[in-house]
Amino acid sequence: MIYDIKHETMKREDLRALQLKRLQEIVAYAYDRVPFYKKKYDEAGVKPSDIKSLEDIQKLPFVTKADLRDNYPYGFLSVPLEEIARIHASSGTSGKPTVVAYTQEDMEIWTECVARLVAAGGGRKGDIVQICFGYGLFTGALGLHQGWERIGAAVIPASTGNTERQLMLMKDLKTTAIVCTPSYALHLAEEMNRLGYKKEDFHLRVGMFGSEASSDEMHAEIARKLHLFPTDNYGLSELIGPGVSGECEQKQGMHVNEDHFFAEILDPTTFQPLPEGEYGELVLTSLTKKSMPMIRYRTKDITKLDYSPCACGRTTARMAKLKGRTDDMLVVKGVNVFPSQIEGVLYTFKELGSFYEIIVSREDYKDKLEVKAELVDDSIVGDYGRLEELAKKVRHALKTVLQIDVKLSLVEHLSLKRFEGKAKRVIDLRKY
Ligand code: DLL
Repeated sequence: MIYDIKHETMKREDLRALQLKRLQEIVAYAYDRVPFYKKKYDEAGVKPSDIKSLEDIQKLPFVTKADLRDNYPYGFLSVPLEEIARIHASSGTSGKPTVVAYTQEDMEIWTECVARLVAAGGGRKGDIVQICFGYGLFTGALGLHQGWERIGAAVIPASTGNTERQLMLMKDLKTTAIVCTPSYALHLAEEMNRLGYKKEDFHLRVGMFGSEASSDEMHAEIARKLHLFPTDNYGLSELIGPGVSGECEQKQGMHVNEDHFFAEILDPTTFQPLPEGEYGELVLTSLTKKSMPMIRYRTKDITKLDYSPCACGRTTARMAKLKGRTDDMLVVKGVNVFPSQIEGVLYTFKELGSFYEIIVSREDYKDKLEVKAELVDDSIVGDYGRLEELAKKVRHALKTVLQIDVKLSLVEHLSLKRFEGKAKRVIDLRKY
């Protein structure tokens, strides 16, 4: 079902005209209200009135995650704090999170954007949806919650963890839709099997998966094991959270909510626009966000866009599944992990040296994060009691910072590979 016929099936030229009008407004709005934009634009010698066409966006400087960190926590706000209705946050490279805020109007747009994706993925009034994302600062749970509520579904805010209980609820409450990371969906399937549940115990119909990469093969396996129709959806906190793009029943790319987000695909080294259909870095502009406009935000995500009409009737651009990222941020089980966060934890233990390795792998479609940390010397090598006690403390500290379980191996002094040039400390064995 198409939730918002007007905006999702607009003629491309009308959509572009709307995007230009909104771009001009948001650039002027940000320039007047956020010192960051005024300073950057003045330095670049560009004024809001220079935006006469959508292509003119290329005259504007980018915004990066580092800019958000430098302006922590409220430097990007374009309204007084009293007008903020919600605050979320996502992990940053330093200890501080990236804070994102919403006005009441932004909340409404967010809800509508997610509702469109819910409908595109097959969700409808009468569904009973179990949201198995972590409720909290993460935008995933509440963002999807609002969108599902908007289409008239009954929402079960189950949050994460306790898979046995999740399955019990799913069976007893007759859940028809689930929302989680794709890897957790497969974990649910494994546990159903292990606990002896039968297909008839469940009423699942659709699954909306996002926040981490998944392949078409993975979706096929989820569909087979959970007997539901899976769709992928994409978003990021800095722009809104979930609600940027999502698949329809055709599963031929994720429809971008283009009346709210202007998407560019740039060469990640030259920053020049790439022709339609080529993979490059996705740069997004929020066209309507009133609390914290993001103009040319470098997502670091690698994808491509397809502007051809879709068989579903929507005219919006479709974004391919992500090919990876250009920076060192890892997305593990849907959670953003920066190697610097791990390094920060390891450095607090005097028994550990400065060499470590981070290995991310995927087994049975489940992400695994392993950290190998080298001991500073051989003094406790044979002392299993002390080693175990140290490992326990380090594991706990890592979990506290990263919010996910880590397999930790304490390895002997001088056992990890040394590098002459830039150290390669992250080994990502996953295939996107
Ligand atoms: O993960 C928002 C979200 C929540 C999207 C729930 C969909 C469902 P962040 O925590 O800020 O926001 O992480 C954003 O996660 O830049 C991508 O690298 C990655 N990511 C998000 N969705 C997908 C996806 C949310 N469908 C970062 N496929 C993004 C691959 C994804 N990667």
